[in-house]
Amino acid sequence: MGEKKTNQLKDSGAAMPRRRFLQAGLAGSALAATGALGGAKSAAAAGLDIPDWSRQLGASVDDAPYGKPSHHESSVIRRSVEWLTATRESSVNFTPLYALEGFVTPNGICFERHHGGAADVDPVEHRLMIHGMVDRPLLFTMEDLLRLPRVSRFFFLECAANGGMEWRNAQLNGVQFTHGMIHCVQYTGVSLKLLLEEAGVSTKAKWLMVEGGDSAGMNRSVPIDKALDDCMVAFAMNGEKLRAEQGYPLRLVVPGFEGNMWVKWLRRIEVGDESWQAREETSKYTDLMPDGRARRFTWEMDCKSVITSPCPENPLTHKGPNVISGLAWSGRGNVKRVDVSLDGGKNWVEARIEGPVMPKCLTRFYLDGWEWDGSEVYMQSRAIDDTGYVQPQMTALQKVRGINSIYHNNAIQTWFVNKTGEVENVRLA
Ligand SMILES: Nc1nc2c(c(=O)[nH]1)N[C@H]1C(S)=C(S)[C@@H](COP(=O)(O)O)O[C@H]1N2
Ligand SMILES: [Mo]
Repeated sequence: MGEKKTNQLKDSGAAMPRRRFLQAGLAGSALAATGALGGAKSAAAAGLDIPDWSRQLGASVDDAPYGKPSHHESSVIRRSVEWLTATRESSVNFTPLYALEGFVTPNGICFERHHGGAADVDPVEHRLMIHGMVDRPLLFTMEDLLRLPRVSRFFFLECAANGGMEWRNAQLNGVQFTHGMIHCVQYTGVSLKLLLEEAGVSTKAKWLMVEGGDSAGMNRSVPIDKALDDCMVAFAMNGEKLRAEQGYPLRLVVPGFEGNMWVKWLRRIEVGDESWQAREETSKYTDLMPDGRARRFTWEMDCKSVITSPCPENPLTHKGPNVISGLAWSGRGNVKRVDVSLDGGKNWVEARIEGPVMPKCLTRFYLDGWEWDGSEVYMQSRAIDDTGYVQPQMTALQKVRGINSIYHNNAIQTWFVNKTGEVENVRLA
């Protein structure tokens, strides 16, 4: 790790009295900014002049029947990594986590992962079939589904390969790329349990085989216990119908489980017994261990967190008080606590969680008014969920899992802040 100077934890965060934060912090830097600008232009920049947009009429109500973010935010987009995949259809792009607030991902920037491109499905033609080991095989139209009782729930979806490029070393310099295979929206749909009960599932049922209507089909197995627990067949996200990229008109929601089971453009659910176990044991998503054995059935996403500001995309620009902010999540339940370290994991201070805290949902945390004195910082966050599980350091995780896996990297992320405030993805020994 080499020589490093760190800021004192006792000077930062939760313990700081509010009065000092306001006096030494905000008021001071506001005056400094105005003073530093100087000259005629500074009046407008400081908001003391009347700018053009205050002198003329604005846009008509008919200009944007479906609104977009301000054009000043046009850089906040999903981005892909060109060398990562051979084609653009069977590929992935990443959520711009560095630019997000709260815990909800706006629909237009939810990362996309497809194996055969995003299908364009006609909702009128679309059917959902439930068959196999059931009393009554059923065929639903979208209209049928909309006449059933529905639920709305917030859940994160994380691809098992999120952070997969970071196993061996720090590789991608941006939180969008190290952690952006995740999104969190409010789903509305019908509980899968209700649909399975309508069909009358056999008591011998052990597995579901779920299938999508895209060219990849994406047949995946889901254990019956999970299916009857909290799964949903969703047709809406964040209050509007699913986006085509996210499986319009229907997708499976498998809370807390890895993204590949959340089959999009969902068209078929076949119910099977334990004889399906053998097939499941050869399923594609396994985690190769150092001794050549592979972990399997690793569906539940482990507890994890990351600081989204500062980060490589959000350098520090001011000494004095700064806000540290990030996201934490667990596929096993609620985030119970998040700690932040400013010295590469030697000392920790508890972050403030900005609610709501919901199971299998992203949770926002803050360290307010952290005084940056311009020295180098190795910044980390560590999440703890309500099972008591503590997010591990990468060295500890590698000891157990090695470096051959692509999947399920939930290690603590280290950001190195240099003296000019730039932030870099680094790996501590
Ligand atoms: N039908 C279908 N469903 C699919 C996929 C797919 O290629 N086809 N990709 C899966 C994978 S690997 C992930 S991580 C998630 C990604 O969901 P998103 O595109 O909404 O981010 O969808 C899953 N469901
Ligand atoms: Mo995935």
